[in-house]
Amino acid sequence: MTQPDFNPIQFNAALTRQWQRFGLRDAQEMTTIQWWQALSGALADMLAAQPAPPAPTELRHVNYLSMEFLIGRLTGNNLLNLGWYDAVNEALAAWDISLTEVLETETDPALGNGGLGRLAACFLDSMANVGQPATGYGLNYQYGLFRQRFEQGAQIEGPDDWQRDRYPWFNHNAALNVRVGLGGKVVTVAGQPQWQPAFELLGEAWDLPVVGYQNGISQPLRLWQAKHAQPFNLSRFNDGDFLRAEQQGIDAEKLTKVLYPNDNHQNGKKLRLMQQYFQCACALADILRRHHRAGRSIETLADHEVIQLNDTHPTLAIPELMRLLLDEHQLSWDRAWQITQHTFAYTNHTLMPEALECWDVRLVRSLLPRHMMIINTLNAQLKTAVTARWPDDEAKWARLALVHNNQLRMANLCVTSGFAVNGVAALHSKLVVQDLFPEYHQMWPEKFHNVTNGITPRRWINQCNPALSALITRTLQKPWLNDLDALQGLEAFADDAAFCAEYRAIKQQNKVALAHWVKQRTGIEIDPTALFDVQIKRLHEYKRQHLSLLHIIALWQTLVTDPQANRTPRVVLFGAKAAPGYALAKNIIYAINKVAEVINQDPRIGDRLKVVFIPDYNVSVAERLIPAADLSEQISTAGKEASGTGNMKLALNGALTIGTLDGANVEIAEQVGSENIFIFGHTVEQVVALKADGYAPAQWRKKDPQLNQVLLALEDGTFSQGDCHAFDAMLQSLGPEGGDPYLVLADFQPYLDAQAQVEALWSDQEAWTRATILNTARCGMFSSDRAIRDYQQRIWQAKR
Ligand code: 26W
Repeated sequence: MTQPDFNPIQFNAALTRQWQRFGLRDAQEMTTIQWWQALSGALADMLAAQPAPPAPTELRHVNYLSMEFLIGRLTGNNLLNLGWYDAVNEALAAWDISLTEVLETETDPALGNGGLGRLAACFLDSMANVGQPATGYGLNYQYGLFRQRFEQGAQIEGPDDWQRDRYPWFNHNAALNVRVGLGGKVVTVAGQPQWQPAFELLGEAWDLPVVGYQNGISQPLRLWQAKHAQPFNLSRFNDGDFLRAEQQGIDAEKLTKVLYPNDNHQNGKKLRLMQQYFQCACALADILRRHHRAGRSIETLADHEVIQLNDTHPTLAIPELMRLLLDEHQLSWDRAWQITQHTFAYTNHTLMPEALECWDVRLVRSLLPRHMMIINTLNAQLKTAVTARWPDDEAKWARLALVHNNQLRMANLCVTSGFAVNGVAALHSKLVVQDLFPEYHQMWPEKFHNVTNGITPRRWINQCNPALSALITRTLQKPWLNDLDALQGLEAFADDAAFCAEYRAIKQQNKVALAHWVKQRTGIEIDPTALFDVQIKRLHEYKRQHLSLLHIIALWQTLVTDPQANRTPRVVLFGAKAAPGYALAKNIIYAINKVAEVINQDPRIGDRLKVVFIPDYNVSVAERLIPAADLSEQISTAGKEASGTGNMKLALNGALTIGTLDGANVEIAEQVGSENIFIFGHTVEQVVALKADGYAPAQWRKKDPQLNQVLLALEDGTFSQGDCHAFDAMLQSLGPEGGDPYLVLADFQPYLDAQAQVEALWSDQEAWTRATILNTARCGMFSSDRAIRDYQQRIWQAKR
């Protein structure tokens, strides 16, 4: 199947309808934002009118349940995937309108926090691309991830009102409305338990199209929005009590008002649990409706549908399916359980203990009494199996129980109830088995898999780096965006002087463009010939942005004491948001900003070192930074980063990685070769050994005068106008009190050594360019198309 050609007559007609709707007389009267609205609306209409290709029926339909989809801007991406970009560019040029300018006005839909949400977006793109029938199910938040700005260096959060009510890509179909219950009690009707909810909410389906790459496929990302089931209470309305009557509607709408801004930290809020259930109930109702509409019996559900749980956030879909099968379809317990176990698969995205979801049983019971009953029965059933296997081993049961100390453990429920569990990189999947679920692995070894993450090359090279994409197309002379392994063909050109010169020139242009934008956005001038050292990801202790900060201070101290020092000019660029309640992460941001102020204004340093923290990092900012990066910072403590996906984007675009043996860095190193990556630091085994030995950061400081000097500068007010307590939170965590849980001090010297190797290679620009080309050439396996095919083979379509 191929994508129908762009039809200019249809396009003009669709566009005309748009500006007429704005009440204008002519396209020329539109503002740039209206152009974006009209263009997107016209394209959405054309897409909706396109006939759907027949779905391959032999494939199970994938229902990808995720609380987050960090999709980024859609209009430019959809134009490229439709293959209509150039035609529309020309059509707009005829009106004297710049398509790039129009596309820049789109507000990012930021319906996710970071890695997990962005992965979901890449997976939807790849499923549409490889012809895997799929529906993404999530929530239509009115406010996405908060906006970030800095005031005197400190992070300030603002609401992200992305104007979902005016987002032209949405398609709302009221026929898909779902009713969702909450609270109430369980009664017995004819010997059968029945849930009588206290409240009912309405779930509205708001669909975004996920467009396959020039293959005519478009599948929905279905985002649910909460509404009150009755717009207002009519009896109260008749009593004249209008305001209170309306209050009801407002409460229901609170449910999908805002995305929780926590990444890797659960806080147990009731509203969050309600969001989770609301999403699961809407998705399940929709999946069963589709199944019935296809004329299929409920008995065959698992033959046609898979439900992939994106981490544990949608776990409640499990007891919800059990409830529907038992109470609505009157299946036996055993049959319902069998179907459920063949339907669900679970992906784990983090080993961080504070991120593992546990919910207070009383809270769950108060909102979902019938679900809690089902979970208790499952727990009893599991206990029988566990005690049969390990008789008289209370410790085993204490680890394996679904409910323990009045806490419901979502991960345990997922592992027990699904047919597959996977980690997101080879090392991570090994640790999932070894550290998180060793006993479950003993019980059901066949459930456990690895599927290494991937990224969509459509957005992460074709869209964000058009010049490099064009060079690759010209060089390979064959399609490669659907077959990223074809990039291997570039290896033959790594020693071709003309190709190397072009490749380098493109990186240089991208850096110049970034420098202009940085100046506009921050007022800071950066030298585009310097090494661009980039760390972009959520702010978290384990990701160790502060390790990079210590290196920056060390560099600055060297430059100050030895003005002749022949160091590589460097611009360190950060992009990161800290969860609003995460004080230590916010203190690290503050520290980076304060250090940057001093260094950037130090006349002794000039252009040899600059530090820029780009405010409000998001997908669109990533699209600017990644093509311009020389060095990719992937410096988490070994064993802590499940995979990382920014590491893949940067390597694909020709940045060299400086990184630990963590997450997918391990596989990147295998692919690109140890000469083309800078690996440093303690390994997982060494981290474990160091901690077992009673790791004492103070000793590391004592034996390393350079480290001591760096820390002193943070302590003595050098960067904080004499305030010796400005960075207490960060410094305490690195000192005896905090114990330096992420081994920043232990990895400091190895990191500096690796940075010295970076400078050495940089000084030989030809060797550097060659290494970057080999990175691009050898990153084919990190396409999310490969990841989706792995899911198909190992999990979704595996023979049962
Ligand atoms: C309950 C609060 C909460 C919210 C989000 C806990 C955990 C999360 C996510 C699972 C955290 C996350 O985004 N993990 C990231 O997932 C990426 C995609 O697999 C990986 O590449 C990252 O390494 C991992 O940190």
